[in-house]
Amino acid sequence: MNLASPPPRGGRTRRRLALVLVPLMLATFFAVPARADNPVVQHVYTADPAPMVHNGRLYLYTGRDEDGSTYFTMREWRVFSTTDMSNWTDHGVPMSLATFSWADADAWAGHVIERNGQFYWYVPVRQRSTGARAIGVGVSNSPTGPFRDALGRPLVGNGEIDPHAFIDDNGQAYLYWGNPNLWYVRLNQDMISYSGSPTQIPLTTAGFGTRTGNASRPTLYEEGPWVYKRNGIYYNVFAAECCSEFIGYSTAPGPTGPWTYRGTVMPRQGTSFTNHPGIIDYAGNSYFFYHNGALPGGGGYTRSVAVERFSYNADGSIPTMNMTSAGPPQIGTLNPYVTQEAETINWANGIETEPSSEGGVNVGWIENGDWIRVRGVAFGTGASSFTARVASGSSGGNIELRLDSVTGPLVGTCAVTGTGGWQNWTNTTCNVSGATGTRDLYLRFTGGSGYLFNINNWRFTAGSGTGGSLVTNGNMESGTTGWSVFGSGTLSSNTSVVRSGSRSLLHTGRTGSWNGPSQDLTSQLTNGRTYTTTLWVRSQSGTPSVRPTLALTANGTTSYLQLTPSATVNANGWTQLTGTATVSWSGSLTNARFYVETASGTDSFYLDDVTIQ
Ligand code: FUB
Repeated sequence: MNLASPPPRGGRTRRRLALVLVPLMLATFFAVPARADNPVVQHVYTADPAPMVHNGRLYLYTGRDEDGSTYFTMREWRVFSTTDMSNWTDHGVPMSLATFSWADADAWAGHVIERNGQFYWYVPVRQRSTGARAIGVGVSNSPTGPFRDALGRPLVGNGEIDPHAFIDDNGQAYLYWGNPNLWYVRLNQDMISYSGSPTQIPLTTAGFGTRTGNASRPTLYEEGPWVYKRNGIYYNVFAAECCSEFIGYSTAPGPTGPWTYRGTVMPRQGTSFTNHPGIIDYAGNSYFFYHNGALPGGGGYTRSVAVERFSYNADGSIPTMNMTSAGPPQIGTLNPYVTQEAETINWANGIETEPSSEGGVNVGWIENGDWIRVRGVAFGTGASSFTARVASGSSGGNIELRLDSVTGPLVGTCAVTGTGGWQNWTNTTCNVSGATGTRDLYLRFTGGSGYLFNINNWRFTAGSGTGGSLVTNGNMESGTTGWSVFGSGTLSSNTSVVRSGSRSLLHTGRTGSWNGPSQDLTSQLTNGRTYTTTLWVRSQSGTPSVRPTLALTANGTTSYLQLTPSATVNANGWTQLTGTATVSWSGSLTNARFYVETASGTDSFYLDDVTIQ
């Protein structure tokens, strides 16, 4: 964007204006694209994506454009997260202008990086005392904050914007930023101070492409540098040639250059005249985040973050991508039998979120006809009931549970009555019938006029009490209940490395590759039946190849059935194994033991969310 002559600043639109308008607009817009997952957040405008992966979760840090904005009127930053690239959890506002007492405006494009268990959020803001833009740094011991001002003053300030941090393999960290120039400085180990002076990266046409007709900006580089290293190549992906911007990139043999311009990642598209890149690998795929004006009321100052999945070309080059409304495919499924935050959303129509008195955020500002879609919910053989944590300062309403579409099959209706306050929480439970398989779940809200109720979280109960699965305590939320060691070692319930909910199962002290967590399924199997098995595994260290196995003993003979293809797992994140297998035996079945083993070695590993259906 052109920093020299900003358009006039707009006033803040009252928050509730959007609440009235947005549902109407979204209802029209989203009658059409049933498969749309982009933009990734619909209940607020988001901009300037900065993805980060931590503990197997992808966190997405964004700015927030105010409703009805006529300038980059931005006062807070937001964070969302996902484990499946389809359903995104809103973690609220972990940092805002108020975090920085020395700043008074322009909560613009930032970047978060983790070092030694601390999360550093570098952001450009306007410094109150000078009126010039400077880079501040927030710090937190959690990826979702809250973040505090690490310094009480700018880290660096030269009137330029869009910081991005990068830690090289040798541990040296760099901060890049700039518009109209491109700067870097070497950060110290503490990530909140630096050595040497800010240095300009020469903006040569060989390095950053040629811009014509603008003598003061001879190259394509505009703003938003996103620097990372992959297979020995350093990449700088950036917003190019305002306005409208496209996304271009350069590569270099080192973190400070020399850079070579490589071309276009995303052409100029859509109704936002800025764009902003964020690139990351997650769960074996590469993702490109950007922003556009695709939501109703969207445009250059009311932007929304979107994402595409891509593969690097064999030579390491980045393919050119277009904006889509479909977005990336979902990875895995969502488990309805563990508590899910109501603000875990694939698509929202009409709702907003707000801080909850029970911690985190809740869904609120719900009116008649609003709805939330949750993508790919694995009901298995069936749910019997649904419980939601609700509060209502009015007379409440109903939560309709529908499958496949907002007018799809109704599998349950939960009544919500007034609780005497919007943060007076209680549970409501209703029967569910017909929720089977893996389906998109719609929570559709009905009632009278005005705001109806708030929801903090929800969960289903399975018909069989086991999540529709043969496995007892497959989500590990009941500790080690139901599980025993096959072979040797120790099982423990772990609360620090979890795939969902608050616990996983950890197997340590294995002495044989076949040792693993196990369950006796003898009385539960049907001869000749095909079962679908799903599980999530993560090593404590090492990269073992993991497989779930069924040992069937019938007529004195034991046979071994592999339930899913093997998968190599690692310590950096969770890997899902899923597959189908037909179980059969001759004669009388005397023992059926399900266990998770490795192809070789004795690495310790975590297990979570195991289902056999
Ligand atoms: O969001 C405000 C500014 O717009 C960012 O700092 C730039 O990268 C552009 O996206």
